[in-house]
Amino acid sequence: MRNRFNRGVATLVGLALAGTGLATVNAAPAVASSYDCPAGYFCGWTGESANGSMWKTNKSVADLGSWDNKIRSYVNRTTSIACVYEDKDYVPWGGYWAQEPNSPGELNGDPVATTSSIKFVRTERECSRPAYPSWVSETSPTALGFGDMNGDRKADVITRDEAGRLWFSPGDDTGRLIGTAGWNGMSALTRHGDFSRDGREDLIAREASTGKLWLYPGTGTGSLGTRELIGSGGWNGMSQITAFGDLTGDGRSDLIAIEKATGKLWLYPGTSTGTLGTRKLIGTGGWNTMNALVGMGDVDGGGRPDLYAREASTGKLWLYPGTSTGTLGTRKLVGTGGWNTMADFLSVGDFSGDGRPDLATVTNDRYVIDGSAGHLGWLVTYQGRATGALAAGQRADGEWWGLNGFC
Ligand SMILES: [Ca+2]
Ligand SMILES: [Ca+2]
Ligand SMILES: [Ca+2]
Ligand SMILES: [Ca+2]
Repeated sequence: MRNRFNRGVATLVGLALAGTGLATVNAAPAVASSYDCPAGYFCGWTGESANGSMWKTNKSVADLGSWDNKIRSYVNRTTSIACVYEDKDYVPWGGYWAQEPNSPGELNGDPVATTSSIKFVRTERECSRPAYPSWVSETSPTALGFGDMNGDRKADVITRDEAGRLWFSPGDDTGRLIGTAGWNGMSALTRHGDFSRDGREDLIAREASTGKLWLYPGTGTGSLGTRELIGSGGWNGMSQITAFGDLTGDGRSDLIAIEKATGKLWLYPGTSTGTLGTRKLIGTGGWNTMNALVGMGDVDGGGRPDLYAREASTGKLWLYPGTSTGTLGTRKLVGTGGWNTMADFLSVGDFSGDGRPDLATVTNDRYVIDGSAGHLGWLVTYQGRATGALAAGQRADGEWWGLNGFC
């Protein structure tokens, strides 16, 4: 039940009537063509081949009025996704089609006989729901020092959408735009605690085109301030860049990452200036066998933050406890298998309200429900236990699809 709606069956005819002899078959007086639709508009026709009367709009229309249920073919020449609904007022449950922008001459033919409203959006999921996911968290009895951008002891989620925007979700099922564009140029997003030394949680991102590492200081409200360069290059040689919390014990959050070429795990300590200090080896090799690192916070009560790592070949989830010497101790198995069905891990602290860090995951298309795979976009939550283990997963929400990453 990922999508409760039925998507209409629109067919992309493509280049219909364009420069072919067909254009003359339905000769005068009213031969039309999808080329008649001006750039920047969505156009519909009473005929099935961009013929008959043409209607056009460059704004969302909740009620097509005299054109209700009249459109038999259409083209989207805007730069937005057009949600073409079978019901008025953008009601998605009766069915809709999310139409990407068309090239000149393309045409979407029948059956589209019941079109009643049209809305322009940036991402497909906005045809049926908000751009951001539904996130609800309980107030934690203690401030864990991470997972909380606005300091209200409720775990927050930051979401990147398919249009490259960033959304802040404070845990009350709302969302707020905090990044207007360009975030799809980042190939890593991570946050865990305070790097800039103002007590507010920050976000760290790797720029794909340059291999630079940027710090976006949290303002304490969920928004982000002016970015600062904390890694001048070379970060494309690293994988699983993960803000981790204070492993070194100096009160400053640290960063860890795997060196792709060697499989070594490195710790980059936070410093008093908000930059990263000289790196320290904390894993001598073999870490390329891990395809997810999760900075969980102190889940075993030992006083230092701990690491979860997913083993690619087995789908197992391992706990590596932080030690008082700033290293990782002997690992323990916390998940016996099946964790490769997760696309994303969110370590945002305690969202269940018992003071212990929890784990949220978002499934990929290998996730199985009732014996069948293909259930991507489920939020599955795992409550942390005192030993660093996890309670059984709970399917919390099935509508985390059509997004482009979380931290
Ligand atoms: Ca919060
Ligand atoms: Ca900060
Ligand atoms: Ca530290
Ligand atoms: Ca610990």
